[in-house]
Amino acid sequence: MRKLKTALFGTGFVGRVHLEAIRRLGYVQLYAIGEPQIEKANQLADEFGAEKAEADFHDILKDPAVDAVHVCTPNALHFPIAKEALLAGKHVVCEKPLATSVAQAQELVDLAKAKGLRNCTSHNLRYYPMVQQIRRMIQDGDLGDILVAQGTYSQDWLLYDTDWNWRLDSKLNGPSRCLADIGSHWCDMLEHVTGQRISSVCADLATFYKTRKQPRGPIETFAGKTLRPEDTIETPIDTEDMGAVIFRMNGGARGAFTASQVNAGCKNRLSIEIFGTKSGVMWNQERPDELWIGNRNSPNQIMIKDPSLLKPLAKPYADLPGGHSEGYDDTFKQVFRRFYQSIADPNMAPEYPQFADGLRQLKILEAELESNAKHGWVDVPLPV
Ligand code: SOE
Repeated sequence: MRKLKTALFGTGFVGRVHLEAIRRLGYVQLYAIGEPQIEKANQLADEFGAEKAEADFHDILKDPAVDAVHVCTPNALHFPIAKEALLAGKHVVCEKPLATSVAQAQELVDLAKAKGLRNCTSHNLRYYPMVQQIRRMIQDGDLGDILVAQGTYSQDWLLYDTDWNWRLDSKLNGPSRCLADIGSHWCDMLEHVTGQRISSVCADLATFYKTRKQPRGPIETFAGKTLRPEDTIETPIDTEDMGAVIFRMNGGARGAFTASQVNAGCKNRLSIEIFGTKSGVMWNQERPDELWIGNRNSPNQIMIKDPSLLKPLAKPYADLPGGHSEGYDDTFKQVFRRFYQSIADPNMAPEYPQFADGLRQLKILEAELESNAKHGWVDVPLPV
């Protein structure tokens, strides 16, 4: 099989996660890195064996050798770079949120379709083996009819007003922070596992810190703990530290979730709990190989990831035997493996989240923002 050549734009926290996942795919060659800080691009190209590094992404898109690109820049650059990449005929993986508005995301969906190019939005968290197990349990009717869904995506890396990251600058981030950055993962997972769609939302957003101490230099995601007061500037904040959302689903389920980056002690706690007429399940990203199964008339169970015990359709998402943990990095590998296989085989169905899924999350997000602004319920347009 011909090695597919790929390029990566944006070298922050998640850019590096993409680089490492790409390196794990045997038939994909990391070819180029695009990053305005050229020293960083050169250093990563050296470390990961990329053939070239460019400060200007246009120089990489012009190169006919490039088959696909990964867009891992701050959110506001997702749309312009993904659009140019599609226009240049490249297949695109784009980090979430796909864009900063529904209109932009719709344009990307339409363009990818018109160009016949593979497109992926990085809602990677679906691909933990135990999340796939929940999906197949629900499809097989093990939970019965879904009544209640609840949970949270809670982090603490922005708890102090001295914590800073580009996401706190809405010009780079877009109009929503927590709900766009992590709430979108929760809603994507919920819709993926239940097969139901969120049909209306009632949201309440809170910005606890009206100003924060912005460092005079750049700070990496999850990495701002060592700054001194004299290194910072007091800066107004216009995006939410936390969002709480009540929702209804088109299959009849009701529920609620929170997304927060100020919950002390929660590092990366996506927790999802789904209860049906027969049984319930609870899963927590901080203990990814465990699935709690709740029964009414028999003892509850903790199921530990073991491919030989998973539902047949969940099994292909677990590469290692029981007792060998699979985590955050592995979810990217699962997505990218299927994305590149679908480039190599044009007949393959896309078994990964596409731009349409990124668009779906922006529709939910815009409904949440409208609901918060008007203090009331807002319907979410359902996919046609
Ligand atoms: C920061 O909140 C972040 O890196 C998100 O951007 C990711 O999507 C999430 O999976 C982990 O946290």
